[in-house]
Amino acid sequence: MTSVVNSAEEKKLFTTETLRNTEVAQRNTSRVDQATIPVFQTDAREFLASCRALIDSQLDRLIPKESAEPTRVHAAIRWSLFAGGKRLRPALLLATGQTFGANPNDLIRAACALEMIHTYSLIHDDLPSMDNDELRRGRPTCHVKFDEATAILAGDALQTIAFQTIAEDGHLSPQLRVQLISEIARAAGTPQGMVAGQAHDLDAESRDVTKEELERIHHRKTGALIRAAARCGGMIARGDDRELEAITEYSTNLGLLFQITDDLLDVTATAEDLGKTPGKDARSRKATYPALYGIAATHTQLVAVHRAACNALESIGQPTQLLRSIADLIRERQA
Ligand code: GRG
Repeated sequence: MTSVVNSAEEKKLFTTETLRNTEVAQRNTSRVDQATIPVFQTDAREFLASCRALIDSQLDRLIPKESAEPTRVHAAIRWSLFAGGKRLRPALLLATGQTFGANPNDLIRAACALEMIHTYSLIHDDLPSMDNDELRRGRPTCHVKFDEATAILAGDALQTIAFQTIAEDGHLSPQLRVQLISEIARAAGTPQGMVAGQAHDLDAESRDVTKEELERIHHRKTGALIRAAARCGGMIARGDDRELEAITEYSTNLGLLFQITDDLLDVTATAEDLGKTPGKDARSRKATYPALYGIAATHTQLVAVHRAACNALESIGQPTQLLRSIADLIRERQA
C-alpha cells in the first residue's frame, strides 16, 4: 500500500520487479495475520462490534499516515474514514465468507477495500455539488473540515487505494483478485452500480418517480455495494453457483432493507442518533419510500423485504444464523 513506499528501504522494494508482486503483498499480509478475526459469532451486534475493531486496525495499516505527503489529503482521508462508521459492508463480507468456510485471513483486505469505497462515496455525496451536507458520522463533513478540492482528492484516493489493496493481496490467487476487483468496480460504477444510482437519484430530485424507478435507484445507489460485499465473501470462500445465487438474493433484499430503514430514519431520527442531518430527503424532495408510500406502508414493505432476505437463506446448507441476525439488526437499526 502507499504506506509501504514511504521509507528508503520500502522504495527499493517497490522498484524490484519480483518483489513488487510478492514481498510487498506478503508484508502487508503478515500484518493482517496478527489481527484477531471474529470467528463464528451468531449475534450480529457482537459480530459487528468485533469487526469494527478489526477493520479499524487494518484500515489504519493500509492507509498512509497523516505525516506522509500529501499530508492534507491523508489527514482528510483519515478524518472521514475513522469517524466511527458502522463497518457494515466489511462485516457482511466477513460474515458471508465465514459462512461458506473461507479462511478469515483471506477476507480482511477485500473487506477493508469495501469500506474505503463506501467512505469515498460518502465524502463525494456530501459535496456542495451533490447533497451539500455539513454533518457526517457525527462530525463536520470532509469538505467543511478541509476544503472541497481536498475532499474530492480524498475520495478519489480512497477509491484507488481500495482497488490497489485487492490487487496486492498476497493471500488470494491473481485470478480471484481480478474477479473481486471486477465485482466491486461493477457495483461501485455505472451502468448498474452506485454511480449510476447516484446520477439517477440526483436527476430524480424535485420530480415524481415511479415505484419501479425508486427501487432501481435504491438497488444501484445503496444496494449494489451491499450485494457486492456479500458476494465477495462467497467468492473468496469459493462458494458454488447455487450458493452464490442464494447469497445474491439475500443481499439484494438486505440492500433494499438497509435503504428503506435509511429512508425511515431520515424522517424519524435525530441528528444525534444519525450523525448526519435528518429530514434532508423531504427538504430536497428526494425519492424515498415514505414519500411514495407513506410511513405505515413503508413499514409493511420493510417486513416483506426482511422476510425475503431470510427466505433466501433457506437453501443454504451451512449455518446461517449470523446472516439472519444481520438482517434483523438492519431492520431494527436506529442509526
Ligand atoms: C457519490 C458516487 C457517489 C455515490 C454516493 C452512498 C451514496 C452514493 C449516497 C449516500 C446517501 C445516502 C445517505 C444513502 C443511504 C444509504 C447509505 C449509504 C447510508 C450511509 O451508510 P451507513 O449507514 O454509514 O452504513 P456509516 O457511516 O455507518 O458507514
